[in-house]
Amino acid sequence: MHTIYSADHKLQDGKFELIDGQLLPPFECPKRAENVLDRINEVGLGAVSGPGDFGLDPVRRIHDVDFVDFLRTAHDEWRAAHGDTDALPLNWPCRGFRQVIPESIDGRLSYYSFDAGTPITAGTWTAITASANVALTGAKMLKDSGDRAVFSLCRPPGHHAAKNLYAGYCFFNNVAVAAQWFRDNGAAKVAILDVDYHHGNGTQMIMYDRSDVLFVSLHAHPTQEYPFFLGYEDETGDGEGAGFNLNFPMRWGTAWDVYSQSLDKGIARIAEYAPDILLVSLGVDTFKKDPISHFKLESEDFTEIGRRIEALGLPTHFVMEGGYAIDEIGVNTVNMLAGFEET
Ligand code: Q9C
Ligand code: ZN
Repeated sequence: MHTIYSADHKLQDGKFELIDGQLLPPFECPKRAENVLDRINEVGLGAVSGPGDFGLDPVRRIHDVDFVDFLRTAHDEWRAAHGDTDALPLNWPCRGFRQVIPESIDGRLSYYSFDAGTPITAGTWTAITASANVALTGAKMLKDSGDRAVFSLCRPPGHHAAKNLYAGYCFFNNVAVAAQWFRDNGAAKVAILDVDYHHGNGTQMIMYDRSDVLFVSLHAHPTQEYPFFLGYEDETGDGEGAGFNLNFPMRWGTAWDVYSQSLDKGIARIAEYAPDILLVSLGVDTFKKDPISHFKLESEDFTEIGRRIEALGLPTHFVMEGGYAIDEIGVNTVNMLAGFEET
């Protein structure tokens, strides 16, 4: 399997995230992608190449123009106001507040985000445009090569980001940008299977009223886990999109026995939908040793996820999302890809 990778991800290297009542070094760090890349080379998964430059138009097919402009200048404005530290928001326009875009950089950080765990640094813009290009290059390669699958080793991840919101370590929604690119380049129907531990709220929000993109997400239950306010079973889509959103929330402590039943149901729905392309939001934070998560998957379970995805027989674009057990992130990620390739 071919991998797309850009070293520009290293430019997203925040100093702190707010977590468990402390400012800690971000769990979402450069070593994650480095360890996945090392494992790919160690097992000889396939060729690794860099991204092309697709410009911002494919990103703007998903994200609002003002949001993209905000991200481009956010750190420069922050630095002018506060000096050379990471930009983090401190409050949000929740119940009862006006949804009016403020002028000041602090106000706009608050308007365009929903957590304080996602630092904007001097290198964020370069890293997130590279990550989107990694996703787009993988999409184009899958289409042009006729290969069964391609892996976009995206970092920063994307599935929490909505059309005008960043958070959860995510800025541009790489998998949504890639899905839209497939739609704009000949695919009539696209499915997204999100196996990251966290609900893919951004992808759901973006695709919620559409029937041309089926979204299926397996994740920790919103009553217990971030992002808390989306990801319930009764979120099934709106308008045109009614019936094209499928959530499988699962309790903390979930292991393979329960997880695999949800996976099989999600896969069955994708088979019924019969998309032209399948995209996989590939998170491995369901792993038992993940430091911020509460599922109990074993490394071998990721191999089996890959096998079951392969059985759909679809052209498949794997797009990297989360996974914070740094020492095992390479094995777990590549297990899924190798499971797909086994047969
Ligand atoms: N106590 C992704 O996996 N913080 N994002 C959670 C848990 C945010 C994860 C705090 C986690 C975001 C792409
Ligand atoms: Zn996650």
